[in-house]
Amino acid sequence: MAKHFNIAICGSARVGKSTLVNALCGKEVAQTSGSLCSITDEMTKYVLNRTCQSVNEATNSTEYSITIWDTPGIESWTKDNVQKHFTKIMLESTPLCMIYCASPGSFARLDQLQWLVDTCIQSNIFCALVCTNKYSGGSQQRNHVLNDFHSLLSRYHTMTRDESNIKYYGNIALCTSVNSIIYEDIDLGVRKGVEGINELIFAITTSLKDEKLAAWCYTIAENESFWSTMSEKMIEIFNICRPPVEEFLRKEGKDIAIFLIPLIIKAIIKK
Ligand SMILES: Nc1nc2c(ncn2[C@@H]2O[C@H](COP(=O)(O)OP(=O)(O)O)[C@@H](O)[C@H]2O)c(=O)[nH]1
Ligand SMILES: [Mg+2]
Repeated sequence: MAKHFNIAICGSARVGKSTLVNALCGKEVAQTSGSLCSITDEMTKYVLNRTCQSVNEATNSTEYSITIWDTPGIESWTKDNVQKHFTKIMLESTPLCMIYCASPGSFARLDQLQWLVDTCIQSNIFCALVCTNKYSGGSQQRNHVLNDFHSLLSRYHTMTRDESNIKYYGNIALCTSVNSIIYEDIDLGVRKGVEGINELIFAITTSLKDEKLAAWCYTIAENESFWSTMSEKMIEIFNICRPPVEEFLRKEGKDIAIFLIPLIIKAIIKK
């Protein structure tokens, strides 16, 4: 039987929600707006279906179905139906986490964000507040967004760690800034590579537990950049024995996620 999980992505239109979803998943799951006007009132969902092979019994496989909910722009949240729909996702299913996106200088409704974070924290849903498209504004605008995130999250938990540009608030929330795709401003001669995505994925991994963690690993299973860059750290935090992994890498070259995820799940179960 398939196990169902949800992830909610929230924020205003055109802040980079779809671009972030694609960067996290390591493939095009969400349509980005490009130059088109994409303001929509509808909830969009992307469903990822994964089959996992159990480590011991090759016959016994569990299916994971992960639904990523791309919610309409925060401006329309006052509408009763949207709020109702949103609460339904938050309370009636098992969201792994809520990822809130705001780009530098973007429209920020802190009252709405607070309502959202309140709902999540009461329901034990991990919150990742992300300043998306970080180079699209100046550093002042970016810091403004990050300061808002920090003061909001500090109300729920003191900041417990500040590492790799990620602030952690216990195991309940984090905030950070990312650049999900290459940023280029030809006039100013500025070019910035992708930043903060692998770190964000890793931070969420270390903050989740049990089944939610397993489902998160499946969400990012096809992100080759993450697994090739961060597999060392994953092996370390899950205490996975290194030699079989090295042997697999030597023989197979890639698809490390397919090999590593069952080992991670085994490690989660053992804990
Ligand atoms: N360079 C760069 N562009 C981005 C980033 N995030 C979003 N964009 C661009 O901003 C526009 C809106 O992004 P999109 O993901 O569709 O926003 P959404 O409406 O919140 O889903 C698109 O043209 C993206 O290419 C980023 O991190 N870096
Ligand atoms: Mg979108």
